[in-house]
Amino acid sequence: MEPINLDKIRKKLKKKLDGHRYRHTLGVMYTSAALAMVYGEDLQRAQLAGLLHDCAKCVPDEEKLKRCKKHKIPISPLEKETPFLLHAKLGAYFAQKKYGVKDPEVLSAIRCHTTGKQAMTVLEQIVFVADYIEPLRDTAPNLAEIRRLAFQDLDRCTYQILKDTLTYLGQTPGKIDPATKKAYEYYRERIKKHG
Ligand code: DGI
Ligand code: FE
Ligand code: FE
Repeated sequence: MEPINLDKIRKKLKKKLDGHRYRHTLGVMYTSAALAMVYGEDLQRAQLAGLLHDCAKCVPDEEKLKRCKKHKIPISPLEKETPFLLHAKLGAYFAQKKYGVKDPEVLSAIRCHTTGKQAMTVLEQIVFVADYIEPLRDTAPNLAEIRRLAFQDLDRCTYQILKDTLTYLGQTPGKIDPATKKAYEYYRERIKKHG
């Protein structure tokens, strides 16, 4: 595999993000690396996915919709109503087209980082979890427990994050992406089976 120039990508990305998002992004990149050490994943790929996961986040919502239409990225009714969700799919598109990422698993980790999905690969799970626990995050409940769990049991941690996300979203009904719901059910069953 070609070496990944994380430094070059980071410099280019910095211009596209506000300061808060950039600092969060670095947190996700390093946390992804730490989780990759625990779970035996490639550190470069984990950092690359963490670095680019929110690369489309600072595109204004109207523009997100426009860009998705232009690039033929399908928009669900929920995404039309809640365009911030599109930053994940549009981010995967940008990662490929603007940052030259070819690795399909890195692209899919970016694509599913907001909702999660059923049967994620370890790399996808790492980015999903790192996004939630990176050091600058401070509003979610149970963060101390979820952070500890992240380094001990990735499936249980993924489940807890999905559960807490659904509880949080439960206060605004009709806004849940089917992917989030399916991911939750999948990890609930998976931890039941594997204890
Ligand atoms: O982009 P970030 O803020 O770093 O993190 P993210 O991409 O994981 O987005 C977090 C938000 O996404 C959080 O407020 C919960 C929300 N979210 C996750 N799943 C769904 C969702 N929002 C809606 N409306 N529907 C979902 O299924
Ligand atoms: Fe995000
Ligand atoms: Fe993020």
